[in-house]
Amino acid sequence: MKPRQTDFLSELASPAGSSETLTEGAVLLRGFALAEAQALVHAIEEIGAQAPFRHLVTPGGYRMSVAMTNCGRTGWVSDESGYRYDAVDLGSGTPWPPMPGLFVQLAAAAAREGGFPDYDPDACLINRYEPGSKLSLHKDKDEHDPIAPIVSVSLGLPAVFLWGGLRRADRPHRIRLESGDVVVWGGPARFIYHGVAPLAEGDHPLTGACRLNLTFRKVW
Ligand code: MD3
Ligand code: FE
Repeated sequence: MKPRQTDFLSELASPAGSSETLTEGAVLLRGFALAEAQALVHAIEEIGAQAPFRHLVTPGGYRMSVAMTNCGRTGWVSDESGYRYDAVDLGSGTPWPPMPGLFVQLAAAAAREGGFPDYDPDACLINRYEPGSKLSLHKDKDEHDPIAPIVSVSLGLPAVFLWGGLRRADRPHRIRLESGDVVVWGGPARFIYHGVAPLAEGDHPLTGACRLNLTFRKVW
């Protein structure tokens, strides 16, 4: 099938340092985190040592293929009783590790670039994808602040990110996200359906056979 023009354009490689509006409110900053990528991966390893990555269970009883942990004042969790934010890692019964200064600075700088000058996230969900891991189309709607953007940072193996419209049935666009890419999702883009296609096999110098993704959120 012939791809739509927008799909074709967005799957072309764009240079590091370029900035592209995906849809109203969503800005893709190619390579924005490249200089800090190694330090970010190291910080993620330290967070994972305190709050281990785990495969959460959805309210429907399915084990997620993406492994997750959090840092910050609160963290996103899921179990049979539902999705929510919790200040405590139920695995250890202690608060999530604090957000490293580097994380806060990077997220705030990216948000500023996307038009949100005073971004102060209180949660960072860390996703780890192995080959075959995927994230089904969903909306992030557990955050109480509807104005603040979500800032996402991709590290390691590339992924095909899917983003649709405000209705689940809207046909998703496909875009390849590479290590160091940052996307700021604010305004009308905040509540669009999105997901990640199954991760392809690979070996990345930063992360080996996996992809890491940070999503910064303003929950309260
Ligand atoms: C668009 N993570 O953790 S990041 C998630 O690559 C999540 O791990 C994906 O979706 C990942 O919830 C995608 C990009 C992203 C994150 C949140 C969004 C895009 C978004 C919220 C609203 C709209
Ligand atoms: Fe999401």
